[in-house]
Amino acid sequence: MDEIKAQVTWAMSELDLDVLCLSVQALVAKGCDSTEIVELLQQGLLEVGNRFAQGEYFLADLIVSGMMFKSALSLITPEAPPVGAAGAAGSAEVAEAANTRGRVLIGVMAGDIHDIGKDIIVQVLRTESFDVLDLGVDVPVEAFVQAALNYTPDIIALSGVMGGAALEMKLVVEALTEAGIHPATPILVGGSCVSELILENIGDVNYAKGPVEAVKFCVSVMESK
Ligand code: B12
Repeated sequence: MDEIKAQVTWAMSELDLDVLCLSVQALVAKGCDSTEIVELLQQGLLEVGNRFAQGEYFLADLIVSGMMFKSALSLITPEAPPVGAAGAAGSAEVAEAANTRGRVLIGVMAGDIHDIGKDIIVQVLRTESFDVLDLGVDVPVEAFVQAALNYTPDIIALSGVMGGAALEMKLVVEALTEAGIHPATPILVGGSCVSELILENIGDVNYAKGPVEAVKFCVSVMESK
């Protein structure tokens, strides 16, 4: 199995879609944990990012790597029902009828279109029976406030990858505070734009490294209600 695992990371970094799909399918067939497969894919993407930074790969390669990651992900996780779309209408009844554990509003910061990490968080939260309203990428500050007023989430989750995303997070936190939504509604931040140092400057927020920690946080918020 170790050889196939290495092949997943290799295929991702070499942008070889055929080998990637075959090796991911082989790992799934062998019962490999999906979290581990995602980590292998992420290691491959890290290498793609390094090669891009060194000028060895170009923007087109980044685009291909993103598409490949999503293809690979679809092989390991079943398509989640768009529960959040119901919440978008502001219908608390629909969320209750669906017997959800809680409502999470999520989006990627303005100026940032990286959504692979955010999509993983969304998928895992939905699998764990949370109702998630996904605002997508490049979300303006005001859109978070409006959506929070309409959807009345239990948790607001912010995702960012680009360097500037951390500043946008700070602006969203300030706007949500001014609108009286935060701190009553806790904010969870994540994504590679967040470091320990930066976290302090974003404001009164919680941080989770990945999907497992994100679920733990959301569960603890609901349990404390
Ligand atoms: C794929 C990719 C793209 C794709 C994105 C496709 C897509 N649909 O997302 C495309 C081609 C669009 C792209 C574009 C660009 N990219 Co790009 N991209 C990448 C790459 C290779 C992978 C990113 C990724 O998806 N990682 C995998 C995911 C799973 O990891 P993740 O996002 O960190 O998410 C995990 C955790 O952080 C966490 N998480 C994420 N969100 C949240 C939210 C919450 C609430 C929580 C709790 C946790 C959490 O959970 C996730 C799962 O574990 C990175 C390289 C790298 N090292 O990251 C560069 C990288 C991010 N890109 C970079 C750059 C420079 C660009 C461009 C500016 C290139 C250009 N010249 O145009 C544009 C920017 C466009 C924009 N305005 O956003 C730089 C960013 C530098 C910086 N820090 O500012 C990087 C680091 C590459 C590099 N080394 O130079 N990119």
